[in-house]
Amino acid sequence: MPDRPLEVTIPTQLIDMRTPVDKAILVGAPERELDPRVADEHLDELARLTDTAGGRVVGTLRQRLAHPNPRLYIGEGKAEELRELVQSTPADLVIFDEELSPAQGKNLEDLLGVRVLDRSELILDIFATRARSREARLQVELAQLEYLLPRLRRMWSHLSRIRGGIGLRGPGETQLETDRRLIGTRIADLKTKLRDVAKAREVQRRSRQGQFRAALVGYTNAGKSSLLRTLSGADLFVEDRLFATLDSATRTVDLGSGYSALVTDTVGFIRKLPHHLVASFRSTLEEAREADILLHVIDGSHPDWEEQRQVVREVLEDLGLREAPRLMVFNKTDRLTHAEEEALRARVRSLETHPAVFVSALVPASLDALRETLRARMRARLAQVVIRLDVADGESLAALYRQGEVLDRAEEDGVVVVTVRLPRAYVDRLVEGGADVHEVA
Ligand SMILES: Nc1nc2c(ncn2[C@@H]2O[C@H](COP(=O)(O)OP(=O)(O)OP(=O)(O)O)[C@@H](O)[C@H]2O)c(=O)[nH]1
Ligand SMILES: [Mg+2]
Repeated sequence: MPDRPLEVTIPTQLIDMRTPVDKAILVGAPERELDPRVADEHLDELARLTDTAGGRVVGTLRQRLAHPNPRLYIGEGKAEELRELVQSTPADLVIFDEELSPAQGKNLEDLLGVRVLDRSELILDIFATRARSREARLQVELAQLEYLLPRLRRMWSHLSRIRGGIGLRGPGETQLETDRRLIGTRIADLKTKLRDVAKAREVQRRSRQGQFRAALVGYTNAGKSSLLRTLSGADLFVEDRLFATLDSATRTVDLGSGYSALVTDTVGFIRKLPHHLVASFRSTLEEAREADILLHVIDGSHPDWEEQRQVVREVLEDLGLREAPRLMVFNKTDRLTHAEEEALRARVRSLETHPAVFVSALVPASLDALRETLRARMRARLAQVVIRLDVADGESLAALYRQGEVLDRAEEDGVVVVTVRLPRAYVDRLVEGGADVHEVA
């Protein structure tokens, strides 16, 4: 019986795509011309990702490219330089900041003699180790398999390398075919499971109808979980690492003056998030889609906050959330001097996009402005109306109790007169349906 690790592991659990991430050389080869400071930031971020994955950086290499080389991504001369760097350092891994095609990955590994990862693979790896809930694990596994499918041949050569390689030839075409079929079946199976989870989530969401909901979205490490922790007093996982949160969590937040809202924490975004991951996290991000307002959390103390903000805007756009009502929440202001905060505020004013608040998750009082803004949104979203219904129309009356807060109810001459606070969108629908509705102050 030939050794068939893929067949054993795939149907049951997440595949451990990691070889021990150990000593890594990072390669940044951006296609567009980047400000050297920004290029440094990008490699710093890759170093943080490497650290999160448990690796150590032993060298970096950079090249500015007009066009990636189809064979090796970087130029031939640069690739030779990289080979020398690998040999002169204890590196056992090379990580590219750019996405490599399956062929480029394979050619680079053949040339360098060590494992080559790209940013997507590194992020998938981090997600695989950090996913906790059943849904997150299913989503990550799906993303892994979709990533793996076109790269099977290369994965097999990793395996033969790990096993020493001698006497172990690459997989035959039949083997590859079998693996492809198995993976295809598993992908279909995962999609069905995820649809079921999404249905359960939908039921839960419907039960919350009528409640005001906000979703925290933003770049990884911006402080989303910290904010929800301070706002709600709930115990949430916070860490100074990228992708601390992979599961969305919803908590009730007391906004004061008798108002409360459901606030959801979501997975963070990052530059060049692998599109398989975005797609597989779509249902988790459904929470954001259903929210009455998106709280876009931005680390105002980060030198690259503008780029991070842009990345988040683009991901939201991909998710079809461009038009969603949004409030920008500039966090970590405790790290800024007075002058820096003024400069930040001035810059934000000049952007003239969404309204903004400036807060620190570490300073509870600074969150008052955020609470106040949310209360105002809630008030604006609700309308107090008087509705006259036929006494026999029990169905419409029941709907009012479900959708809103009934403040008063009286009966006169076969008509029920109900004073009720309702979401404006619902009032609009009643008016369109020809109901007898009047707004009262
Ligand atoms: N100084 C300061 N640090 C903060 C603030 N908010 C969050 N942090 C720190 O920033 C780091 C990231 O915070 P998280 O709340 O985990 O960030 P997140 O946005 O949930 O990150 P992911 O879950 O990875 O997307 C942690 O070390 C926090 O302690 C703040 O207002 N001021
Ligand atoms: Mg978090």
